[in-house]
Amino acid sequence: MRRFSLKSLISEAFNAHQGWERQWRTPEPKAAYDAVIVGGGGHGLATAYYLAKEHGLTNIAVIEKGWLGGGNTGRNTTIIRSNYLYEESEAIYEHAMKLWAGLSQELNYNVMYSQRGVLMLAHNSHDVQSFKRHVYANRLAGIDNEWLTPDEAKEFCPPLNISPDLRYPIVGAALQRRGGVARHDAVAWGYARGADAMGVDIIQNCEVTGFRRDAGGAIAGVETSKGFIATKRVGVVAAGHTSVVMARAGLRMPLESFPLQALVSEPVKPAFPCVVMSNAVHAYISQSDKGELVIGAGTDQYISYSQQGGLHIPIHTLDAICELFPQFSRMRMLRSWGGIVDVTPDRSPIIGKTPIPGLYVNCGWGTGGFKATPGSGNVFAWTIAKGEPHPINAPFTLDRFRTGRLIDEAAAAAVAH
Ligand code: FAD
Ligand code: PYC
Repeated sequence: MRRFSLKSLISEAFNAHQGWERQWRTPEPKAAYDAVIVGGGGHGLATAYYLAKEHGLTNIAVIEKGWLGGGNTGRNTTIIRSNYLYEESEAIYEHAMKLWAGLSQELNYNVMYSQRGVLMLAHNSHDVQSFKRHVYANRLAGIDNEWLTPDEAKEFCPPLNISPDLRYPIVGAALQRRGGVARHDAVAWGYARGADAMGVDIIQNCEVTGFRRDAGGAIAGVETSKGFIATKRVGVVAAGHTSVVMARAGLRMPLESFPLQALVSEPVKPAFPCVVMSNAVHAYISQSDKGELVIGAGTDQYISYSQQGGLHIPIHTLDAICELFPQFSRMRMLRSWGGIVDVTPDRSPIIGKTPIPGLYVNCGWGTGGFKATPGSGNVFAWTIAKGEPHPINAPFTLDRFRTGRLIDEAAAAAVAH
């Protein structure tokens, strides 16, 4: 695969960019693989990439029922941060943050990672107590997070309205300066290109419809819309449809699936320097490199597999955005969409083995898994390759909903649900 470099970009600029080859192949599935990953989102593709790169497993396939990144990976608002409360979560999100820092170089693909700072607004004394607890916990763990007064928050984000007359006045904010955003589909494409170059088969428009087990009950392969594929190891990374896929293996998952909606404005010149989130008023916002304001909402209240969601949800979010940033009140919205997020009872992911030998699952990232993509793929690949959890994902077992060793990140999830 030809590398992206200053030299190759300049030479292609003089060639009307006609010389670039396809970034990954479109193979037909083989009869058998050493491992199959179900789901071609960022997490599934990253898993395949690290399986090949770090564990030498190249006879593997990623099976995607639609197109790469067409799930939540290509629908999210790309906020990246690691300011979670518990040590288990801090470890996995920090692992991801460290991988984000070198990801464009690692993949030779520009994922446009931008550490512009994530500001989380506090509107009442409960928010203040909760966010300060996160600030202290993060700092103890060596993770940057700081408490700002309303004036300091405005200095960091000049468009912010800190008038005390607001319906939900801003009484302070937590700032993670290393937090930021990246280009979501570039993450999927970069991992796909890297995995393909090492021999991984990426098979799109192919749905996994069932599982075959051997006489001992272990995984023997997957049934797909393109036929049966034999394999002894399957990793399911299907986000909002994980319950549906796992039910085909006879497993009931502790997950609920909700629509989560987002929208973008018409593009404007650079006007917004950072990322701002407010859980209390159900809104978060940043500005993309194209100039669009990228705005997201809280989850719809009802479980559903409809990617449409209720119109009142983004309207409520836009009310909040206009109150927080009055300068945006005459902007027009270009398009809105939804994704189906997979929410666990403790708002933390599930990464590891299942009761079925050979079947692994990585899910439950809910409203907040984009930021974890490199770290999640990295430790899930280890788990599948070695048949045992990486120390970082060891606490995120399916079993915790039986033992009660929960990791309650409801407050750090930062999106109302
Ligand atoms: P997906 O990208 O959804 O990939 C799963 C894939 O599995 C899909 O492509 C699907 O087609 C495929 N699949 C399903 N069933 C089958 C089958 N039977 N056979 C084959 N393939 C199948 N997170 C953040 O960290 N920051 C944010 O700012 C943020 N904002 C969000 C905003 C919105 C509107 C949404 C919807 C989500 C947001 N998230 C955010 C969450 C984040 O998008 C997800 O947690 C993350 O992208 C999940 O990645 P994934 O690869 O696991 O899932
Ligand atoms: O987890 O940071 C997050 C997030 C922001 C928007 C949706 N999820």
